[in-house]
Amino acid sequence: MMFQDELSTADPAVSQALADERRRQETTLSMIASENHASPAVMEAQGSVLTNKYAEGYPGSRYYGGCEHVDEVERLAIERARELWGGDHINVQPHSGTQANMAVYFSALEPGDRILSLSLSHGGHLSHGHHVNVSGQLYEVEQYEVDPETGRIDYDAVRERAEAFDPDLVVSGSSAYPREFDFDHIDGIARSVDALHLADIAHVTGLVATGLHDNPVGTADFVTGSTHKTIRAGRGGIVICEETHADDLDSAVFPGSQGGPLMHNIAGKAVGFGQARSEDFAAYAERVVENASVLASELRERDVSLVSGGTDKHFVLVDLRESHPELTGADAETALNDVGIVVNKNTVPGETRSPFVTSGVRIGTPAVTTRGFGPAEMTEVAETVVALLDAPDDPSVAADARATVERLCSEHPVYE
Ligand code: DSN
Repeated sequence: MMFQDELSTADPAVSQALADERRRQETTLSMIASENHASPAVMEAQGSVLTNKYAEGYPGSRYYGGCEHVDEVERLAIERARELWGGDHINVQPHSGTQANMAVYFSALEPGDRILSLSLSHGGHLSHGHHVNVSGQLYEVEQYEVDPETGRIDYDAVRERAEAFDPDLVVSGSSAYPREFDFDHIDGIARSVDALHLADIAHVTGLVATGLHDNPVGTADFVTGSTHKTIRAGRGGIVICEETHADDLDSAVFPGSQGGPLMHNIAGKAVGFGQARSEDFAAYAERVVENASVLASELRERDVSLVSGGTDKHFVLVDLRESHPELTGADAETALNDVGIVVNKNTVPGETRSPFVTSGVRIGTPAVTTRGFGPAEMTEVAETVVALLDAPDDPSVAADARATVERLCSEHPVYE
């Protein structure tokens, strides 16, 4: 094997898997709410010589020589992030949203301190203190939930829980709560019990940047996010915090919890953040939300129940218990995936089934909107989803659905 060989020659097995994955993405509908299709420019930056560079430290203060160009890239990522979200201090080095949350915990808490956060089965995230995650093992965790009747967060109940539990840190934000978070409300609750506030905007980074979702920067002590979801930049995480927390936060990222930053991913973040400042991106983000809203109303019209009755964001959470009680989330995921509508099964509030089975499916619009879908396509998707939920084992329904997906994909290619 020669160093200079192209991938297809150097490693046919990996090359084939990449080609297969590219074809899979082109020929199926990615409707996992946390996924998106990065632009070619973002992917070019991520697949660049920056993967070769060690740059432990921060711009202008590194433990290695030869960092002048990666310094420029990291500075650009930070400047552009500030244009999108604002904020005193920004760290673009976290390898993921989970690493960003861990860095905040390490910087602000001692082991055994108390975290109050949204329960995973009500839309929270593993890194918000779930017992299988280190955040649930290092800290004492209490969780709030959504109101079982409305599917929405009951802020009075959160306040009561905070007063009883006396947390050191309150976490807002979610990965499967389809409604806008009231960050000011959570902030007021956190302050009233003398706790810090971490707002995790992982899913809604792109909506916050374009004013489609409330922005907690300037309100919460810490804001974390991932950079490859609705914002559509290079894969990874980000933390934005007040200047008073900056030194501790930076130390918690490096050397506290990470080694060398992934400079190629930081380049992908810089490029994606740059693209997200455009009018095109603002129009894209608006369409993401509009598409989710159309999907919600088309599903509701066909008697499919949704957690909270709808969405303010980029996905819907289907609750199968009323409309299709015999069907599990896992069954629905399989039926949809088999025809090329790729979604994930998801727990719903009050879930009685295991996380491997579940009673819900989360269906997101960021990636299909990137490929150009609008309301007409979302209506077709809704019709197809409901036909499959109604008859998951009917081969003729599956064949029709597959044909619809194939047509929609060929009418809207991702990468020309
Ligand atoms: N795994 C992501 C999601 O699907 O919501 C969150 O990290």
